[in-house]
Amino acid sequence: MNSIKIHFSINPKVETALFKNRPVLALESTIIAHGIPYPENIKFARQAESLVRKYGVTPATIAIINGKIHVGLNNKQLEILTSSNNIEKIAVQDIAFAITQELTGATTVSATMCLAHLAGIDVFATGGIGGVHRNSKNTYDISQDLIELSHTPMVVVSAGVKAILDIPKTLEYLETFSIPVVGYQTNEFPAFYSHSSGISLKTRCNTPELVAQLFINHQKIDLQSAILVANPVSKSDEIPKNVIDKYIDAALAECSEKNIIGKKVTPFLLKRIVELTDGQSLKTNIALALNNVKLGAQIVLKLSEIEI
Ligand code: PSU
Ligand code: MN
Repeated sequence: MNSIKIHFSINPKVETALFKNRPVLALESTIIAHGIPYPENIKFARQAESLVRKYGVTPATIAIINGKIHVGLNNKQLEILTSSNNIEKIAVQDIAFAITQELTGATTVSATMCLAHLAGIDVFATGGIGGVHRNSKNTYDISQDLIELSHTPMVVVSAGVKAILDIPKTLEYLETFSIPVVGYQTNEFPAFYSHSSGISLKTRCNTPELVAQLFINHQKIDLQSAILVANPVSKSDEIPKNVIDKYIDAALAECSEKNIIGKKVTPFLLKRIVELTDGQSLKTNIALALNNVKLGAQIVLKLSEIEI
């Protein structure tokens, strides 16, 4: 059988870095195609990539373009993904179909993890992973991101889980599926837009080096899950929980009134919250994602130093 690699197009800079065992950080594309509007998304994508380069790390934004898996995008490809309005949202479930039908789409956390791992990348930074939705008791809506985290060994940096979700249930799920969750310089799980959720964490790491060491030990005992690094947004960029909660509730109510389900739920809620907060949540989303990208770069850098 042909290897999946025939469907891969690895950017030359990423390929050289991987070949020479230099640090590479994976970045996802759904956040830019469906989570942040144009033109803030292209600005964010470029800022994220140059922040990674500042640390001497090669960024690898992942997406599927005309049925080909791209690991590392050029400017034109970033422009297409951020400015077109017919970009698919591709989770793991959709990858094979996207290849077969030669579709162009942005990869979610689950698909990005799966493809980054296939390409040999160990660390990935996003905004906030998907998780258990608040009315999951009725809808069964639980993100594929959690399943991928349970069986793909890499470090994923996220500002907790998106606050539109049921945070305690998501944490229970992460525990059930043996996914280590470490607070980065915090004892509390972050709540995406807010610095903390009020839920305590059992494990904490204070330095990128410690996270790198943790991942090395995780791999030494052949554990197959990812390690989720919960990195809170800074207090100066956060929207306090008591302020954002009422907008989240309003957006959730509209979502169920309009009968929005499946893949459309998360983009709808994020967009509505941007409108309801008059753009404030967008600023916070960008700040927390850049904060994660920075930590991701620091972790992969340490990892490459230790592994030498
Ligand atoms: N983080 C953000 N904005 C986003 C996402 C994450 O700051 O738009 C995306 C990720 O790609 C994540 C997806 O995988 O939302 C979750 O979608 P769903 O709930 O449909 O699984
Ligand atoms: Mn879902």
